[in-house]
Amino acid sequence: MKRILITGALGQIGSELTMRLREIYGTDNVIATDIKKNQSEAAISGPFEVLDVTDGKRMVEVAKKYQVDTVMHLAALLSATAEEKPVFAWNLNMGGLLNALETAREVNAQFFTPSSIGAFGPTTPKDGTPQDTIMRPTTMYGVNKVAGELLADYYYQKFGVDTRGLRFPGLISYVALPGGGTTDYAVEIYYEAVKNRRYTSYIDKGTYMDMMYMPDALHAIIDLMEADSVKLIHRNSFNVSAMSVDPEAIAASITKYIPGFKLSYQVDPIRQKIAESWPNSLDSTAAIQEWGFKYEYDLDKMTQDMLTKLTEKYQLKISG
Ligand code: AKB
Repeated sequence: MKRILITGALGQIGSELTMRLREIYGTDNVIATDIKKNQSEAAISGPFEVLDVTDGKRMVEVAKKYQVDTVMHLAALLSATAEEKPVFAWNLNMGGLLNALETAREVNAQFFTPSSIGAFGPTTPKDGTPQDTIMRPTTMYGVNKVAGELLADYYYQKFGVDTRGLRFPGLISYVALPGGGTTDYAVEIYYEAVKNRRYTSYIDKGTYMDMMYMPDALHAIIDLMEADSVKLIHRNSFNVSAMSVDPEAIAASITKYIPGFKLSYQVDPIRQKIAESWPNSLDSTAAIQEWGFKYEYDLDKMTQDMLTKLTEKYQLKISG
């Protein structure tokens, strides 16, 4: 990776990945793109282009203009929004991915795109979900993710594009909020803990899903992209997880630092159904063996850091 084009660079992963890549590879070598510009650090700290990922011609033009050797395609609709707008989700998620793969093929670039725990379905083994297993998702998002993994493999086999991907769990961060996901509760709970000392969860108690703190997710992306290609058997996409939690487990962790924190429930049947169709916990052995995946943050370490960073963020806002 020397010159990197990122789509969806102002989203939850992109906002932080863009800044981390700029630190490592140089500001001018990381070209952030998104459907709209805003005033965030990722948008204003280096090269930025407005790019709608459904416009494949423009994507190739931007890639050629900056002579990129890597395409990181992050722009996508998440699970809950995709369930509300399935046709739009298909067009954006699959159309955007196809354009990004074609761009990588055209400019001979290495390629990364995230898959998700959403690629699994209710017939997948729920605990210690293996790398290679039954994948029959029942959501539009999941259908997109499985098709996307297969498409990325196809581009590797057919055209030799160096495609790589991770099946991300819910990602937790204090920088940019996710939007329209099923695991978003695990981010909101920290914001509400800091602001109001209480949270009403739309996911029910006892519903376990995998999660990971954003710094570990960024490491995983960069480590996978820098891994020796010959060692990769799976490519698209590797199971990765740092913890398996339900709302009660996160609340118990928060209570260690905010003793009066209160958790209540108002379950959203749509997101609950999606969550129940996903695994409880992934097995990350293939990622560990093939490219040395590791994580630093367990639940308590993440909670401590989230609460510290969010408190700073809101104190700064109040005093500023
Ligand atoms: C979502 O909830 O849709 C995402 C995911 C797990 O892919 N955070």
